[in-house]
Amino acid sequence: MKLIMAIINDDDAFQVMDALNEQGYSVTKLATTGGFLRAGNTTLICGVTEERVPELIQIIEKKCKARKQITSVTTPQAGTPESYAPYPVEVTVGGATIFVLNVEEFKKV
Ligand code: 2BA
Repeated sequence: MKLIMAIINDDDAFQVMDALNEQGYSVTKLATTGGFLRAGNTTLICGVTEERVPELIQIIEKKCKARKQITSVTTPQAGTPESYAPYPVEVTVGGATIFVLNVEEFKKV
């Protein structure tokens, strides 16, 4: 048994969950926040048998698109180190960041 944790864009979340449900996967959606952009994203957790992991990753890959986002970074200004100037930086976010974890035990009681 494996536990998949997939961090994806909020905009892709419902499409991914629909596709997973259609294929019989149980999935839990968590509202999460990225530590770098400090913006909302979605983390899906899904417990599956090891054989199904490649199919699950394929579904996530198909439905999640990479996006460019602008964020601002602040650096000290030359001559006045006490003042900070924000400047925009473009980062590519996603499609999906996926962790595959071993599950020691899985029980429904
Ligand atoms: P955020 O932390 O908000 O990061 C958004 C995007 O900003 C990242 O996209 C990456 O392109 C960029 N980025 C992140 N940290 C950076 C840094 N220290 N310097 C420069 N650029 C940086 P993704 O890599 O696609 O990650 C999307 C989201 O997935 C992340 O949102 C975070 O919530 C999660 N994530 C990614 N890698 C992770 C990891 N190793 N552990 C835990 N969460 C992770």
